[in-house]
Amino acid sequence: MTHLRRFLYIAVLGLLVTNCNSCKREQDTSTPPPAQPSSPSASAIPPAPVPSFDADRAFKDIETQVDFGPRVPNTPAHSKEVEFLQKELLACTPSVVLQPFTAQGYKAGETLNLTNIIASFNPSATWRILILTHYDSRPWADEDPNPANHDKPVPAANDGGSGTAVMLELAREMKEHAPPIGVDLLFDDGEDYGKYTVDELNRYFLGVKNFVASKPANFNPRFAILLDMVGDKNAQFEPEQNSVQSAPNYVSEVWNTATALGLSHFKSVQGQSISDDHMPLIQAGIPSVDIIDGELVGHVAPQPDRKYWHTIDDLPKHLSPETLGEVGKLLLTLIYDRIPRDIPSL
Ligand code: 1BN
Ligand code: ZN
Repeated sequence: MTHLRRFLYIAVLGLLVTNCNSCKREQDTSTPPPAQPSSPSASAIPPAPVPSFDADRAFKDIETQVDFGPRVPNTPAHSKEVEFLQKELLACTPSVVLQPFTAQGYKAGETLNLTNIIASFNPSATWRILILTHYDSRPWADEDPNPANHDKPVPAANDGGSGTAVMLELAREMKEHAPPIGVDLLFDDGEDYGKYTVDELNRYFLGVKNFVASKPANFNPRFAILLDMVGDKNAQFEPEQNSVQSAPNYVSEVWNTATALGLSHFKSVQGQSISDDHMPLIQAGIPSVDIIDGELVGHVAPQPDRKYWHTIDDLPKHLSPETLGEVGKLLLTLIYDRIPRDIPSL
């Protein structure tokens, strides 16, 4: 379909659709309902071609990052990661911006040198979404069952590596197939630096806090999707409750699309409430959806091999290309097909 015909379809759909999830009242904060079949008017639009996601290549990117060593701020592995991301992203788009900033460390006089990396696609589009993940590794494996490991860094295959790998793969697909909406990819730093027992959440989410504080007034994505710990073999993605409060209609759009695609790791049941990188965005007025394997946090997953959050065992052996593939397919479907189809204000 030509761009113009597609645009006309969307414009007509905007007049016709009366029962669209994305049009529900903003104050609806309940857990999203189970997926409904598409409305007749939505299904009248032929599906747009969606690029396929190379999950094996994404898995290799996790191994590459883990091989650098833990990407802890102020370490050589962290610098290697920044170089790697910059190189991979510049191969996909000329619009790559590095945002260096500093923050105070926990040691006296310690300054953290941190860098956010932003890669933009379809930069002239005014209708934009922000997709983000953190790439830094936690400096302390303070949830490890062995206290002798509490001062060791986390390898962060899942908690940092997985979202980064999925987003790199999105960038590669968007290089080959220009997206119909604007997409900004934010690889943020310093998400996992905080010590909850020392100063609660004050020193988590450093990169997103800096991104929000320095954001130009005219950069206003319609909504954001955060990827955090998206690679576990037995991942379970349930609507996170801060996301449901902030963006009920977008949460519905994401989980309804996952159900329509038959993605087995996505469950339309009430998830936990988790503070994460989306909180500063929500506070800045950007509705945000956190796709997170919430059962990993606090080791509440029933399976013994899913209790590695913030331990030295956060390694690729727990992850699978299959899960990465589901997350990647979902995001590509949202970008190329469902957002243009279901959200008529495009
Ligand atoms: C998610 C993964 N988070 C850290 N690693 C955010 C978080 C911070 C979750 C504090 C729980 C407590
Ligand atoms: Zn973490």
